[in-house]
Amino acid sequence: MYLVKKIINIINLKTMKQKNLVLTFIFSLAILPLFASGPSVELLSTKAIDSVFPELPYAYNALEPTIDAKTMEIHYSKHHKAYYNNFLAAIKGTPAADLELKSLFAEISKQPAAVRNNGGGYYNHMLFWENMSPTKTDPSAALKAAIEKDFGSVDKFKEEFANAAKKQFGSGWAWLVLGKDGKLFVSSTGNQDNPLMDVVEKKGTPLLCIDVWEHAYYLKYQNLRADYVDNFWNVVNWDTVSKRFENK
Ligand code: MN3
Repeated sequence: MYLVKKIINIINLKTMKQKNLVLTFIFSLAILPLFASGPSVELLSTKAIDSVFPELPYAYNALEPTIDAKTMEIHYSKHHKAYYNNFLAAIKGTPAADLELKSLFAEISKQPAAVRNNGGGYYNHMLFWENMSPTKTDPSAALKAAIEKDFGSVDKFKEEFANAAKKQFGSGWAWLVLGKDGKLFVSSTGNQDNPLMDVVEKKGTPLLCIDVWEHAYYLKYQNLRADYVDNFWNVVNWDTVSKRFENK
């Protein structure tokens, strides 16, 4: 703050209004990376009962041909919305309502199945929408270096991630995760569990995820989950994934 005041004095802003404008501008720059990584990061420190249903960051048809518009529409407006509504209903009037989402996931083993399944379903889909984009992007230099260090190469990482997604038995998710030791790893989880939950074996900060529930791909790909997973790379939003990595 001292430095900011010094700068304001140097550029000689007379009125309070001008000073506030400059302060607002500097503050906006400082929090920009948080918003750029989407509401999912911010919502982790929000009280569970104050969770909001986020807007889809693009149109239903934006990810075609990889993901068709009808699948997106049903997935977002029916499945995701149902998880959200059921999550709020499950925590309403319980101590879980007042926990921050991150703390709730960290002790999800103490919660009933309805909170675990719907809380995970609510949060995981938000991460999923955000880590896809119609615009082609690449991992940042820092993320690329970390992937090369921990997996050997970006291609080897993609292979490991895709295998986890293809081999997850039944419904679930595959993840790229940043562990507490600062190393990246790939994992998969069943149902709506995620790496923030105390019930999963390999815990950490989720950076990238793919939904491999049949509702995520069946209209277009039917039984061919592998084709859906292979095409997923066309729509990965590496900007978001890189920001998640760099903000942690
Ligand atoms: Mn889903």
